[in-house]
Formats: sequence, structure tokens, C-alpha cells
Amino acid sequence: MDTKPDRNIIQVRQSVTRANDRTADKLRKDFHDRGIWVLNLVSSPGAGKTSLIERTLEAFKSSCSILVIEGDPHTRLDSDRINAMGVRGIQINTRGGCHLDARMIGQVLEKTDLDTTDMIIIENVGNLLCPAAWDLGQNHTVVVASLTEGEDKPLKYPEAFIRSQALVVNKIDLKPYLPKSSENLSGNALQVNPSLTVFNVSCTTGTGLADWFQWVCTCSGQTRE
Ligand SMILES: Nc1nc2c(ncn2[C@@H]2O[C@H](COP(=O)(O)OP(=O)(O)OP(=O)(O)O)[C@@H](O)[C@H]2O)c(=O)[nH]1
Ligand SMILES: [Mg+2]
Repeated sequence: MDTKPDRNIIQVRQSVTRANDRTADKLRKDFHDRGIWVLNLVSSPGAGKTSLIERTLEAFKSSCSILVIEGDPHTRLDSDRINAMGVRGIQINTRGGCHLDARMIGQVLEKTDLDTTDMIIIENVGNLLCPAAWDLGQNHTVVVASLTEGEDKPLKYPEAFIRSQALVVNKIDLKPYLPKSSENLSGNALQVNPSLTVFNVSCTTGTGLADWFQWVCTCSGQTRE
């Protein structure tokens, strides 16, 4: 069997991501000119991205104007959760697509008033493989990983961890019910990306979130009430 990579497929992939990078760079310049900080959250399905956004909105929504863009293959469930908090949440359905791309973000923003916006939080499609490779014009990418996923995930899916600036280890309230080896998750993540800033949190109990909020303040230039 021929196991050589198909050069034509690699060339098409490179030109598609290059076109995406150009669109993302334009978005990033626009965000910069408007003074908007943009966060891209990636994780496997169910790690707690929307829960982390909800806790972050509770902390920041009275002191700054936040827009949340939700990416899911189907349903409006996550944007409904955001709108229920009185915050603008826009849903993108990828119809089975495994990641958001810069064109999708640009299309949403063309129809959105950004004049008073301070912060945009993008929740990418739940998937540890593709989303990290698609630049959305963000300032920071954060990978959320829950303790229940297994400590081997950073080793098996390194891209999401390599391309992120911070790791939020979520669901630490479940530690008593998990094998001791689950605690190796952040060590494995630091092995693939030693520069990650790590937060150990529970979005359910609120443990560890103060440090996360402080990081958001520092990166965004925003303050909390
Ligand atoms: N025990 C525990 N459960 C949590 C925690 N954070 C989130 N959950 C639960 O985990 C499940 C998934 O949380 P979501 O926030 O919807 O996860 P998500 O990453 O947004 O999921 P997708 O958008 O489907 O990829 C929900 O049932 C949450 O209540 C936590 O810190 N501890
Ligand atoms: Mg979600």
C-alpha cells in the first residue's frame, strides 16, 4: 500500500488555511482598531466551554459589553443559555462542520453592531482536532479540558494545547471520584506546551475561578465590578 502523503491534498489544504489566515488577519486588525479583545475557546464536546463562559459573564457583564459567538454543528442551545443571561449570544450552526472559520465570524459581524463592544468570546465547535488550526482573528486561544476526559488527551491531541496560551482544567470537583492518574492532565499539557498558563477550576462550585477572572482582566484590559 502507498503510504506517501498526497501532495495535491496537502497543497489544497495549505491554500485553504492561507485564505482563512488572510481573513483572520483583517478581522484582527478591525478588532484592534475598535479596541475589542477576542477570546477563542476550544475543547472536546462537554468539557465545559459554555459553563466557563456563563461564569465569566457573571463576573464581567456589568462592567463591560460582551458579545458571545457560539459554534455548534446543530441547535441554538448554547446561544439560548447566553441570551438567558441578558448577554448578546449569536449562534453559528456549521451543519456538521467540525470547526468555525474566519469567514463565518466575518459574516456574523457584518450584521452586528460592534460600536460599544469591549470583548468577544467565541465558543468553537466541541472538537480537539480542527478548531485550533483555524485562526478566527482572536487575541488569545484557551483550551478547556475536564478531568473526566482522561489525562492522555494532551498527548493524543497536542495541536489544541500547542496553539493555546492557557489551559482551563475544569470539573475539579469530581476529583474524589476519579483515578489518581487524572491529576496528570496538566503535566501532560505542559509537556506538549510548557508556556501554557494553567487554571484548575470547577465551573459548578466556582473553585479556582478568581485566578481565571484575573487572567481575563489582564489580557483584555477590562475590570470587574
Ligand atoms: N461536575 C461538573 N460538571 C460540570 C462542570 N462544568 C460543566 N459541567 C457540566 O458538564 C456538562 C457540559 O458542560 P457545557 O458547559 O455544556 O460543555 P461544553 O464544552 O460547552 O459542551 P459543547 O458545547 O457541547 O461542546 C454540563 O452538564 C455541565 O453542567 C464542573 O465544573 N463540574
Ligand atoms: Mg457549549
